[in-house]
Amino acid sequence: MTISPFEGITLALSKGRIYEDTLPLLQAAGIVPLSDPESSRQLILPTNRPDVRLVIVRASDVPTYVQYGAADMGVAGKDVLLEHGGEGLYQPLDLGIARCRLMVAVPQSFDYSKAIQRGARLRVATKYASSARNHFALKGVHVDLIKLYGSMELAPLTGLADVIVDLVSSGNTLKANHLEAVEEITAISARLILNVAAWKLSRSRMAPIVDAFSHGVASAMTGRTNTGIQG
Ligand code: PRT
Ligand code: MG
Repeated sequence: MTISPFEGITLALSKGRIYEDTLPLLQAAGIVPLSDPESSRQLILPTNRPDVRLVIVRASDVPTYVQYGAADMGVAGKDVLLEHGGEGLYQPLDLGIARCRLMVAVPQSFDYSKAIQRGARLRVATKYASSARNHFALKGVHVDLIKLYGSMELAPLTGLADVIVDLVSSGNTLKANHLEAVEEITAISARLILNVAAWKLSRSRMAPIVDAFSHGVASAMTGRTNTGIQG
């Protein structure tokens, strides 16, 4: 099989909330996907513009595709970018979408501040090892990190860990598992990311898309403000 070169701009996105929240921004840039990643199994989605295509990858793989130039640009959560490290990427724009918070959470019966005061060594289960390590190092708390790939909430319930570091939006998942958030590590939202080399070589073709995203973000923010004033 030969790989046909694509001369246009390739944008990497993950399915689910990032895709849904990015669609209006794409539309603002005059880009409309020709199929829906939720219903089609296609991983390369053509758009109404022959010079723009989307590739659908796992959320945590988006920075990797962009770093190596397999995609020229992409949309990735700050959580994912903190773990990736950001090498080879420009991050020109906070899109303000897919918002949540990276938090430390514990069983409702666990006295976190007491454990910290005593200088206890904590077992921390998380998908966000790098962010968790930095957070506890800054606090001077000794931790054993246990790397997981999902369902972090289960770890304290089964004795795998004392605490978890996970993303929280409504808080319903924590509540359903008798956990509570005790500390915010950082606020999270999705960022537009660009391959550094592609930006240098194809800036004239990429800049209109970046600008349209930027205007889309600005008008979404105005919309929010207006709603606030009217409400
Ligand atoms: O699902 P997959 O393993 O493929 O990857 P992923 O979970 O990284 O992808 P996806 O699509 O679920 O999330 C993509 C991005 O959305 C993340 O990288 C975040 O930047 C952002 N985001 C925003 C969230 C959430 N909100 C969120 N609530 N990502 C995950 N969650 C999960 C959280 O991990 C927890 O399990 O939702 C649960 C908590 O939600 P609440 O509402 O119950 O608090
Ligand atoms: Mg998920």
